[in-house]
Amino acid sequence: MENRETRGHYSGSDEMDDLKGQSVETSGNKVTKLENLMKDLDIEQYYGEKLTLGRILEIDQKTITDQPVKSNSDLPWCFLKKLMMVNVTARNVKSLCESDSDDESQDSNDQSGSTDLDFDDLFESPNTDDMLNPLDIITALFLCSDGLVQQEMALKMSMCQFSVPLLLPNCDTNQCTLMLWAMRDIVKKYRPQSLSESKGFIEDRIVLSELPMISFVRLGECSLSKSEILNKLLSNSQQHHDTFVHHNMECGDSPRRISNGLTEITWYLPCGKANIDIFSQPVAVANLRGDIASFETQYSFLCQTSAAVFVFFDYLDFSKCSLLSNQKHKTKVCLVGNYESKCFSKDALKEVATKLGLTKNIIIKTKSKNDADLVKDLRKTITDVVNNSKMKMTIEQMADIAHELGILVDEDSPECQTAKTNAEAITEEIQDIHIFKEDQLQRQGEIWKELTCLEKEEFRLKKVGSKNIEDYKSELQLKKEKLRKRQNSYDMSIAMTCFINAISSPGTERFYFLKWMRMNLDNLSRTKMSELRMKYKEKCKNSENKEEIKEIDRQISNSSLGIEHFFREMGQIYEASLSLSQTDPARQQLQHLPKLCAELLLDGFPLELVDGDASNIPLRWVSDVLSQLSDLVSPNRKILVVTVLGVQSTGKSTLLNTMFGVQFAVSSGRCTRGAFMLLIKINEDMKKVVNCDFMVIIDTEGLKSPELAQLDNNYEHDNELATLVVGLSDVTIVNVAMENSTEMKDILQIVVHAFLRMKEVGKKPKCQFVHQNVSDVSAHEKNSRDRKLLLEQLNEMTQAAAKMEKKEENKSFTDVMEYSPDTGNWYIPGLWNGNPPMAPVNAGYSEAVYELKKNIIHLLGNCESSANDISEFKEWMTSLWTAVKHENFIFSFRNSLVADAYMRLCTEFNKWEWEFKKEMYTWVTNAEIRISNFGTTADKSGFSDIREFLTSLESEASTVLCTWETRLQENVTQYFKQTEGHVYLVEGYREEFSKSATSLRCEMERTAFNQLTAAAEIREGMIKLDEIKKNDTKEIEKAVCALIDECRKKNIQMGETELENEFHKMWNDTLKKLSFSEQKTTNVFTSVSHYLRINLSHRGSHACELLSQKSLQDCGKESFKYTPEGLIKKYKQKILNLFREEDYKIAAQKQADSIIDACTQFVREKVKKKSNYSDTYIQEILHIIHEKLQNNQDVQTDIEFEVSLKQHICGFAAREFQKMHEDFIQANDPYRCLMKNKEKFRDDFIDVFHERDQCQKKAEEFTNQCLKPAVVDFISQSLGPNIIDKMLTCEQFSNRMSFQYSVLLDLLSKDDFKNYVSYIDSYEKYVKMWIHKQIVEHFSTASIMSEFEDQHLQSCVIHINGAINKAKTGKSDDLKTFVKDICKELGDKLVISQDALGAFMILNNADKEQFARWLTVSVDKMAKDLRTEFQTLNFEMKLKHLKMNPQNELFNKLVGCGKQCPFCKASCDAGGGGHTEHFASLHRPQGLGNCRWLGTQKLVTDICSSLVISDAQFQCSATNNEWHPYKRYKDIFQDWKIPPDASLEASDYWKFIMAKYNNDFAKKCSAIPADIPSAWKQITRDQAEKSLRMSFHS
Ligand SMILES: Nc1nc2c(ncn2[C@@H]2O[C@H](COP(=O)(O)OP(=O)(O)OP(=O)(O)O)[C@@H](O)[C@H]2O)c(=O)[nH]1
Ligand SMILES: [Mg+2]
Ligand SMILES: [Zn+2]
Ligand SMILES: [Zn+2]
Repeated sequence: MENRETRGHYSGSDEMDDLKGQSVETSGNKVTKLENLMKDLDIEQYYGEKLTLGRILEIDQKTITDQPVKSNSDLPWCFLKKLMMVNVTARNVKSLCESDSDDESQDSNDQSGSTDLDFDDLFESPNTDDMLNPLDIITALFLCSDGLVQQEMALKMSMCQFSVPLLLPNCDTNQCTLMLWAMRDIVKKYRPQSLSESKGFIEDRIVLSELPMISFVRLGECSLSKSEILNKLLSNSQQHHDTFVHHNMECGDSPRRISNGLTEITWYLPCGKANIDIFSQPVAVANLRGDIASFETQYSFLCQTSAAVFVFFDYLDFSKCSLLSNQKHKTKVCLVGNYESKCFSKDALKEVATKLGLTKNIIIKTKSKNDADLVKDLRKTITDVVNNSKMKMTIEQMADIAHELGILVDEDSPECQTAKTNAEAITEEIQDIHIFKEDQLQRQGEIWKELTCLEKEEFRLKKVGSKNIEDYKSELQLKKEKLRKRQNSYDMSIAMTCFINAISSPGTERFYFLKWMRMNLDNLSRTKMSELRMKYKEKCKNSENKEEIKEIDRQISNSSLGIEHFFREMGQIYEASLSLSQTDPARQQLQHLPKLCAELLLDGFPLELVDGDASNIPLRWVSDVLSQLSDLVSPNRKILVVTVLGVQSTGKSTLLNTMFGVQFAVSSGRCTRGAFMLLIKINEDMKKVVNCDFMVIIDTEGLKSPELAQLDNNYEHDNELATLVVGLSDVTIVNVAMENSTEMKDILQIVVHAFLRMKEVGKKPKCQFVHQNVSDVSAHEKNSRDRKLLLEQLNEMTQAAAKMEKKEENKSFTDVMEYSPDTGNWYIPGLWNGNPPMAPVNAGYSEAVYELKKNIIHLLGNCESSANDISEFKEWMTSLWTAVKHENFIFSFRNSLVADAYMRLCTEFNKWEWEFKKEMYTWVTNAEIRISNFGTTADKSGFSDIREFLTSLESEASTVLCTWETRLQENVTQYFKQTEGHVYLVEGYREEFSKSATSLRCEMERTAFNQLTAAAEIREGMIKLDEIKKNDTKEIEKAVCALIDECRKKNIQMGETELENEFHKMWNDTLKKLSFSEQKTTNVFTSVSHYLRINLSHRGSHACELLSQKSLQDCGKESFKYTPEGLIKKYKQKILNLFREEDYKIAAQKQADSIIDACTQFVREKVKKKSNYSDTYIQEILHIIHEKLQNNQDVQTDIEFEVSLKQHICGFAAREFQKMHEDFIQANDPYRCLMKNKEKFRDDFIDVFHERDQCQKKAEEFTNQCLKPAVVDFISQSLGPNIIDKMLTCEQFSNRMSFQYSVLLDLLSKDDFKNYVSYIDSYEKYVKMWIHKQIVEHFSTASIMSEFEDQHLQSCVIHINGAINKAKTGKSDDLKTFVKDICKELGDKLVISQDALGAFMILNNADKEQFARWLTVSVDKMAKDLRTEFQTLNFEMKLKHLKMNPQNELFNKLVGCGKQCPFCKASCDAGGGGHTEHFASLHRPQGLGNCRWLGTQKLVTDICSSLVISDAQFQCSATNNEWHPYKRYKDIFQDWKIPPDASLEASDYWKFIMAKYNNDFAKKCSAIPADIPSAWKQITRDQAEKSLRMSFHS
């Protein structure tokens, strides 16, 4: 009830003090009023540990949800969220829980059908106890915040034109604090009448402005709303604004619980226009909440600081009067009373007024005087006071008065004071900014600019002239070193020493310091800069004043001094120190700087990425800071990047500041230089939504219009900046200010270029267009036509850009980036609502920015590509910037993230490919076994015709191959679906790898079919032989049986010799009866000739002629030596640099050798099998030759070369195959086979005759003759894949790049010239040997090999025993059937020799059961024997006999496509079989490939990766010996990609080698040693190794 009355008392609650007792009693504990409120707001934890900026700015769930406030604990956050976005509705933070429940009850009413109006509701007021007064919330938040937050809050409040706390009360301690520090950052700009003519203005830090202050206080009860009247007083007629919270505002009537005694301040600032300005001079207005009777200290303070104090009252009497008269300092007091108030007493007033001597200054509201009239009176009085009073004071000066009165001052804290002293120590020394910078910050400025030029020149080689490129580069390097030396020669300046010391201080002190620095520096340069900026802006409107603009721009650059300059200096100090030796104390002292900066970054301070003055990134410094940052946060923290681009001074920084509550430098005129990055934390609860841990915001310098850009080549600068920024971002905001849309068009061109480039390097950022200063609500609708137009323009620009960058496949804007005209455009109304300086920020602006913010966070959450972690961001930035420094970005971009992703893909693909190959190998081997067993007892095929069987196997093979191809394709698809590992970066390679899968399948199919056909052909021949042998054996067996019968019949005791004699006789007789026709051998040469002729038939008559000139029999006897007579004749007149006669011969010979090598290897493998010849062999060889020739078309060869090479190989192969064939026929000759077994037959005969038990003997025989060889074969088949499997787990074999890296690293560590020669001259041979060594090394130590052997042996034994057991259950007792059953069971794993089996079967009378038992024993023994046998053999021997040769297999996998750089012969490092663009990671000086200068015969030091950016030219047969610029090498070698060096150190490896072995190389090829550039000589082994690591991204 008491409340109701209070509310009834008009505007009383606003002025009520102490509604409740001092404290509330809860459960025995005394809880103070303050604690109680904080508990309600749920912020009591921050009363001790203050709220920090980091906490407030971090992005959490609340950031993007618009849920209405549910409870009081939401209120502070809701207020802060809105305030940080400078939303003028921030103070309207009514807790909505009640209205919610109202709605609900309403709903339920509706449902129940009741339409009765609940009349009582209209009079029931919500329980105001639960509602909190905004002033309480503000007071509580100020009490709970640290200095920086307080400052930020005050700043944002003042932007909203809210009053800010001047004296902050603490109702618990009854202390109050002067909020000097909190207000320090407020800077206001205004134009007093005196300047309105000159259009000048005053820009000043408000706490330093000497202004008259008018205070408003209340004495006792008052029915006039002081605050409301003040609001009216300060608002002009067009626009009302609530500067102060008053009772008629949302929740303004809730009782104040802690904010009495709060004194607020605001400023009225004129704009120089008489009709608008309320006061022509600036005035500060203070407002004390509460009764001065209760807050005497505050009142005294106001009296001593104000030009006038207005006292509002209802009833004045004597007792109160003393309060007014007691003041020491006689400030002017005005009385404001309300005659309409019940308790107003004219008499009492009169008495008091007389007593106080007040006659004029009494203003009384009467019935005829409404609020407006009252305000008029007040304004008049104030104007008088302001015009006449000498009482002017800065807030800073008020601190002294505060001290006298025992009021605390927030700046008194020791941290703040120390920081202040430290900052002043630096800034007080500054007289002239330009001179200060030259004296104290020497390392930036000219030196750094010069360094930048050198760095860029190193990548552009514009001024190389006729100099040797490597010499020139070396020169540049020395110049750079010199400049670094100069930087190092300076002592650390006093200012920098102080600066670094100060920022090394702990905790909040350094924040205060940085803030002090920032403010002090701002103060220093403000006047000058404001002027310059104004001038700049004026001049920019008219681009004819080019020279003037340029001059102003230079002056701006010279006279600007911010903290960024100190950090910039720190960066230079650090970078320069890196050129000192590692142990130099000067260097070591500076090691901690990056960490310092990283900490600041983590605390939300911006880091300068691009130095806009020098147009460069101090790469080492920035990346070391980022590395440190990466170390500071827990590992794998992901970041997403939001950037802004747009025309200068279009409110980009303002937009970011509004959006994220940050503090990028904002000002009119040219302000942001370069680019700054800033880190914002993502709260746990949002990490799932946004998929990252930090958001990086990058603010950039505005792009200039082309006219302006022409001035100082800044076109380049803008382009570089835009490319970098777009390249770094996940979302790019393109800021378009409506008024200068033509300017925008030019700038968009730059942006489109940047996007296009990014697409080419695999990044597709999202883009949002923000149109500023569009206030119409229907903007989006109305502008749909404009958007279409914009898209059309963008499309045109894309096409134009695509043409320039030679990437014409990009046709529309959406090809290069993610953009939708419907969702990618935002319209934002103007920033100010009304006329600055008195205009608050437009609520529409804040709201629109908020919508954009939500959308951007949403977009980030939808990023398909995985976010970078910090070190990846660093990598990406480094490579972007390096590429930017080149002239041709796309072609220079080399990024280790892309390379990494590519390597991972290669590694994966290699794995899949190997799986496929292994599977096919197993399958083909098994099919071969089945074919070998065709027509034998072990045959399970079910076919009677081997050709039919072959066909069925072929279709089976096709099915298997298809399944695997599909699987491979699926793997590729699946791989690209994942979001981790940046696979989107290698999206461009997807097609290639998919093609590789198909071509792999084709290749596998071809070889599989060939192998099957060969096996079938051979088997076909064997079937006839087997038949003959079987018959022969049968005849002998018959004869032996007959002999036994005969001997038995004789019935006499026969001795061993007699039996033997009988056997002999019988043997000879039988053999005579058998007819042994001589097995005919075929002439392999004829067959090979035939195929060779067919192969060459389409190569024209000259080929045939050449072919018939030489008989194949005579070919391939001696090693191949090619003498290129024809070709030399052709090119005689034109001596070439690259392909001189000698070089050509060497190249051709090398190619021939390589082909011969591959074919020899093939022949050897076939011969090793000791089988018959098949025509598929020669077909395969011709195929190999064809492929290899095809693959190496850079070596110009003629038909003579081809014919003679083919003849050579075919001749050699035919000879080998002929011998193999003859050996085979010999080995399989039936007569010989029979003779071989004669003794065995004889022994068996004797055994049978004596009826000896044969079981054990036969079992042993079966095991040793039949099973054992088959098992050994099986094992040797299986070991190859095992070894490869094992080797592939080694890092160096995982992909081609790692392999190359390991080989080169090994070379370096061996440090043997001979090795280098063989690496360069006979690469394949060297590499093969190297692989072999690796295998041997890997298997020499461990017992891995015997493990594998054991494993396979074990599986065989199990298989055999299984077959025995199964056969035992067979019906027949017949031993022969028993053995057949066993063989059949083993038929698809083991190939049992038919000869051995035939011999075993003869005269076999063993008992099945017994035999089986003995057989198991024998098999056991065999296993043991084999194990020992394996152990005695050394690994290399085994390796030789494997069916699948691991070393060749690995070689084929890792040698890549075999292409070599057309200039330096470094081999291609691309992975996958189907790649279309070749690249080498590391190019080498051409002299290493025997290239020399024609005149001097000196070896050439040029490296192709440098040449491609120079103006040098080359000529070769491919250019028809015309000179052609290296820059356009792609015209000639389309399928090569030779990116320029990423740095001067990129090729250190080969430079080091060449410098070291210069003389050796020269001697080797009888040339004169090269002139080694001097920088090469300084390269150390470690540096060489480092460059290797960098080149291969290991
Ligand atoms: N009238 C008006 N002024 C604006 C608006 N947005 C920003 N400003 C003012 O324009 C000035 C320049 O704003 P900045 O945010 O520094 O602009 P910027 O694009 O970052 O400028 P540079 O970094 O120099 O390219 C500031 O004084 C802002 O207050 C707007 O929408 N309307
Ligand atoms: Mg800016
Ligand atoms: Zn090369
Ligand atoms: Zn290649």
